[in-house]
Amino acid sequence: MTTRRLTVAQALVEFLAHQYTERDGRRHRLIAACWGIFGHGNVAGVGQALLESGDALPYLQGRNEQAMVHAAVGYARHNDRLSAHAVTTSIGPGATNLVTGAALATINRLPVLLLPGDTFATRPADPVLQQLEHPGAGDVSVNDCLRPVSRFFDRVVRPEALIPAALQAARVLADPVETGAVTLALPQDVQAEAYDWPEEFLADRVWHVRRPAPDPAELEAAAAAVRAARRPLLIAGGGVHHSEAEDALRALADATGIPVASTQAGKGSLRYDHPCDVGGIGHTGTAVADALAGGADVVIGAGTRYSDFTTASATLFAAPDVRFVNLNIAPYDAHKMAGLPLVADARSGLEALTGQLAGYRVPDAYASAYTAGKAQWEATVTRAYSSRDGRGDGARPTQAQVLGALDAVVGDEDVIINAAGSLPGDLHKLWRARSRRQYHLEYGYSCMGYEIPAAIGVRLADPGRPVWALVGDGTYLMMPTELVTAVQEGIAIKVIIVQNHGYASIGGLSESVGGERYGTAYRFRAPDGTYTGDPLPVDLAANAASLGMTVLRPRTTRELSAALAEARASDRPTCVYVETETGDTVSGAPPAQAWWDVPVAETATRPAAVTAREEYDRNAAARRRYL
Ligand SMILES: Cc1ncc(C[n+]2csc(CCOP(=O)(O)OP(=O)(O)O)c2C)c(N)n1
Ligand SMILES: [Mg+2]
Repeated sequence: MTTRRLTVAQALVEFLAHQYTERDGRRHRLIAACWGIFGHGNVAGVGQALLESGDALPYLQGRNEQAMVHAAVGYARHNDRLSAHAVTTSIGPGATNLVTGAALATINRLPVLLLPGDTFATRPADPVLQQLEHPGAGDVSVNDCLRPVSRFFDRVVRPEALIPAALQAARVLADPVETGAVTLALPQDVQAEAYDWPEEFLADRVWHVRRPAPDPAELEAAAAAVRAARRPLLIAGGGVHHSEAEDALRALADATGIPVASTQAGKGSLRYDHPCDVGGIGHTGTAVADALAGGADVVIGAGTRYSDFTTASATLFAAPDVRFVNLNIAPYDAHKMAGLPLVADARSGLEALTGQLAGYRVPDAYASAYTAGKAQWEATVTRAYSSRDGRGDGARPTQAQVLGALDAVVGDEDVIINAAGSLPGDLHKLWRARSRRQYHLEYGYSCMGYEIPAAIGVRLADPGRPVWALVGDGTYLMMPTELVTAVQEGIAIKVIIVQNHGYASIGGLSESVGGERYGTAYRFRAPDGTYTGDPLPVDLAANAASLGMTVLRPRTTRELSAALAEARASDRPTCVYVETETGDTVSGAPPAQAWWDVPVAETATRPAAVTAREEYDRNAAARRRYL
């Protein structure tokens, strides 16, 4: 057996440089690059190994560990999970900064390889800097925080243990059922230890990403249920995108006339102007999709996790005998809602289902009804977008008008990224998704701060595309750090900062649950001790400029349109900073069409909460268990 003598970190880097995924005959690097911030826990191990590897595993410098994971996740999502990034950190705070990013990756089923440094395996000087000393458990380190948010976790406490650990890590990253955050904790002494590695461990290895076909009996049962349906509705989730199943979905819709609604992760599976596309579903859904869901007799969930936003907290599907057919590659999800499981890859499953449904079409009256509902909603979108609707081009835009101005400037190839605040709901209701990769919403974890680093990840995956990060002011303040990375790397992301002086989304939510907008506005403390003073004199545009961004400051809807066009044409990272009209009546987006369960105080003295609880009890009475 030939061997090579390398350190553990050098062997890991070499191993990663030789891993590939393959699907539909196309090959991709499983790990295309490694983000990193160095400290004493990785500088001499993984850091030295990356340096020594030359460009075998390219290195990317970030500012914040959590943000580096977001960038990696944006990259993986845009690559349909076939290529991912690694993230190396020091021990201690650098490692625990990964936790939020790891949770986001795992919840959204998106691959990222985390390589936190860990405290010495040999423990020569207990404790080392930043070591957790757990009085009752000597083998616990802060990296154990990553266990529940990782789909695979291992700690490489001996050099040779890297072999099974690395192989399992690669397997899980490439597995469409299991993928998510994968963590290999690397004690700092072990990283630098040498070992004689078998050449086979370091050779090219291809991970075939399978497309399992449905079980014939499950397929027959699913098709029989759909054939019997008079009012079927298909929900497209993120799995449709991950599997590149959009063409198969369109073929099914064309053949059957079944209307297609979409979750945040699945939006864009059908183009917005396809006759069967009825837009977003659930709490942030369209009126037409939610009405269809309310009456559907069979719901086909394709690649969806059925989150509470999708099901309107188990109130949306109201027909007494509604049944679910769940096409999902993960049995865990296929069995939700007591549905008929159709365990398969989304593309193979949709193709097989279309075959089995040959000759089936929805009743004409049903098709006419949803076609009319779709046209009505389209008019709602146009109204929300229009700057002539009561407010001229010379006025400050509403948030919906910001989306309208963006809609007018983007092409099919543009990507828009968002995750948290009031924008996800507005986008889910209003955005006209024109291509499969355009609508990039992270709503599994809805993590403020995902947007800017994810935009960098998408640009790294696809350098030619215009990529827009949409961020609220609260979100901007949470994590503007990676603007510096975009500037450093010359990555021409476009960032729209929507200034409304605080947490407008949570403010509205707070008001609806009797919370009276407590703690949700960014204002000075008033003499009575509450945050009801003037808005803060914070200049986020100047802040972005200070980090090296080109910044445009449109003040009216007309100026905004010009600024967006200028940003789109620019080859520099550019921020468009826009102050929007605030307050419920001028937000411009249609209200929620369905409920979302946010529990309200059962006892309270303040009248707002008492009223909100009465309303809550009425809504909660509509909750169902689908059994
Ligand atoms: C990291 C993180 N912390 C807290 C929240 C809860 N949260 C959801 S939206 C929101 C406010 C977002 O404010 P901003 O970005 O200004 O958007 P706006 O609501 O004003 O549209 C908060 C605090 C979250 N989603 N993510
Ligand atoms: Mg805000």
